[in-house]
Amino acid sequence: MKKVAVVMGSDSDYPIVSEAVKTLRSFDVECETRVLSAHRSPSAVAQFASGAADRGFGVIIAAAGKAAHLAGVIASQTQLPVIGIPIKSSAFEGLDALLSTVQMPAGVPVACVAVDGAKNAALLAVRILALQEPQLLQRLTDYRDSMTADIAAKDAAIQAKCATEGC
Ligand code: RP5
Repeated sequence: MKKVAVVMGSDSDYPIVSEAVKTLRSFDVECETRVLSAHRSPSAVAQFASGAADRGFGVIIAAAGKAAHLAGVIASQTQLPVIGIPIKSSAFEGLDALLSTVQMPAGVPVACVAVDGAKNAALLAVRILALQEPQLLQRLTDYRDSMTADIAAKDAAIQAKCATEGC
């Protein structure tokens, strides 16, 4: 199975990004976690992105805050799908990173999840890998079924509470 690269602009992003790593591991997807910065280590970003496909990666997740160019710069150096996570790490509450990540010029696509949306970034990466991996697709289906059961349990609980206490 292809691996997923999880790249972040700074180690200060890791408390958010760790949710993506945890989610990928819960699906037994191998990942490599790196700190690479579009502004502070641009050569290392280019080297990593341009060699990622040959190293067995199938998807790259790129998280960055502030003027968040990491996902876009990576997407310019590879044909692999790139998922950007805008990180809330500034005075603008992540809006700056969201716009920097999502507003890519035509020709260089980046799939952008919500601000701090690390879990969905990982789930989207798993969905992409699942196109080639039937057992991964089954695990995604199981995951969705468990969410559905969870909500049904919460629905039953709130109905029971309202029946006894009044809501
Ligand atoms: C961005 O600047 C990083 O992705 C991080 O979100 C933010 C702050 O980085 P540090 O100053 O904490 O290294 O490039």
